[in-house]
Amino acid sequence: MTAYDTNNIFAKILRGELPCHKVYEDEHVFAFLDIMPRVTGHTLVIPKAPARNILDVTPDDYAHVARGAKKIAIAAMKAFNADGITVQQFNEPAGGQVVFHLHMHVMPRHDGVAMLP
Ligand code: DGP
Repeated sequence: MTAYDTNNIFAKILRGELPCHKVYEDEHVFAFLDIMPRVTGHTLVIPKAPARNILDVTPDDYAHVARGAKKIAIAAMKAFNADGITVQQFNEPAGGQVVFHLHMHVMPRHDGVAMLP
């Protein structure tokens, strides 16, 4: 597997070198709005620790991201009056990953409203 690249876009966002709309932050994770939202409120949760994806992240850091996604999901249900939540996480190009810093997509869903592709 390719090594983690410290110059990926999300690493730059974490270091404050690129702007973002921050949603949540704690000791272990950072969450911000996706720049190409597939639904209103589409949020990305990333570990502060460097990890390319599920294949190299430590189990603890993956658990931190999952905990963050759960927090965002519960907050998003309320904030967007959602009917459900879709959580997605892609790994390597063949798995649909485009940005190579581990991230979970948290997407509030509404009955009868399709996600953009
Ligand atoms: P993927 O690696 O396929 O899970 O998708 C990467 C997501 O990251 C995609 O939904 C668009 C989003 N994205 C890409 N560049 C930026 C950026 O500079 N800022 C923000 N907020 N989101 C980005």
